[in-house]
Amino acid sequence: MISCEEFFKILNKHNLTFFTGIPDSTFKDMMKFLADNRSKKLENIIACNECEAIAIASGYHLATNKIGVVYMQNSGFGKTINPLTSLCDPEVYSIPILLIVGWRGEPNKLDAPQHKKMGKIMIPLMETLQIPYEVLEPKMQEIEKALNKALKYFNQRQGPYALIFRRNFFQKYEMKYLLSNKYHLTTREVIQIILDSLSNNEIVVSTTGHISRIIFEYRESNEKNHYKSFYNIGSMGCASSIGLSIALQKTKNRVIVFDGDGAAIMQMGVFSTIGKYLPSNFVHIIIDNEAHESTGGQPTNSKNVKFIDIAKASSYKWNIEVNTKEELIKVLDHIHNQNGPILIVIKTKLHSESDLKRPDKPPKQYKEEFMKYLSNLN
Ligand SMILES: Cc1ncc(C[n+]2csc(CCOP(=O)(O)OP(=O)(O)O)c2C)c(N)n1
Repeated sequence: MISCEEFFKILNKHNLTFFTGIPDSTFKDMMKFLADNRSKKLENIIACNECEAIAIASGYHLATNKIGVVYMQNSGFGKTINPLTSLCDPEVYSIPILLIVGWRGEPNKLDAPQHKKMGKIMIPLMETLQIPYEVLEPKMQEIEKALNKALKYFNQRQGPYALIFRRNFFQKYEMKYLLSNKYHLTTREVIQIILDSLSNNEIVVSTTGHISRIIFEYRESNEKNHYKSFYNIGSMGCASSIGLSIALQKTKNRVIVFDGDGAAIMQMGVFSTIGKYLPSNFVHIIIDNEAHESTGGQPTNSKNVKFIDIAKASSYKWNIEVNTKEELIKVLDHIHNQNGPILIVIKTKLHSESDLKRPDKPPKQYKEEFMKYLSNLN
């Protein structure tokens, strides 16, 4: 494994000090290092999605003639295809960008099912996109060689170049300043209070990462009624759109969407769709810990975002932000008679849990059980 400091030193030597992207657990420790060492020299912009990150690195290049580094999990690589092909490609504006991509779902390695397909097609996809790439070995000499190759490419033919990282590449990095916020509720408490308050016929859709995994654990240790949940294990940011569409079809049942702040920001345009179609049975819950907790607690931009104002301006019927258990219980009581769309933003503390269970049957099986449940509703 490579120390984050050593890795950064090599990038720094080549004037690669501008970072942007969406975190991935592969880079958890590198991200901590970047957060600890932010300075005028080292900039790190956490983007709302990977597509935006490519655009940010492009703007950086246009303004400085320097090369930006964009980090992402390969699940987000799909999101970048449009700006990579229509903005940065050597046949368009020819903008050099160093992509650093975490390889989830590598063939023949154990990983979650949502990563399998992209894990398999990532390299063929790079080839189709004509993006030169290298799978990095965690050896300093190899890294130096790979970077030199990338820089040579940037000189000869400006365009994106990818370095691919496997898991366990970086050594553990202990942060000097612990990431935290001022809130007290935990995601687990919030989920427990809300699921305990439901009657019998709600439909639950939950977002990628820890939130779905905690709901899975809740259902597993209660009635094992997973069929009432759609766990959106991949496609980060899409839970609210899935829930919206179900709500428009199953109008007699409440649809409760558990979203994260990072996921909500990733697809913030959905507020406008929800506000246009106004499903009265739609309850949007954002568990806002101001971080991407599932990938190591890197901050999101939510500290600067008033989700309830966005919901209001998008025509949601009712919205509120809560900070305490008492407030949450009161709100849950109130919404029984309140028409939606409703947004409840619940501020929670950064409290990363490890070893959470994951849905362990094939996703298709959960889908079939969920669809059977929906088909039996009125
Ligand atoms: C397109 C895409 N980019 C990145 C990831 C990696 N990823 C999985 S969960 C997650 C963090 C989600 O943050 P948030 O919605 O705030 O929920 P929290 O983890 O804080 O519960 C990230 C970045 C992903 N799954 N998909």
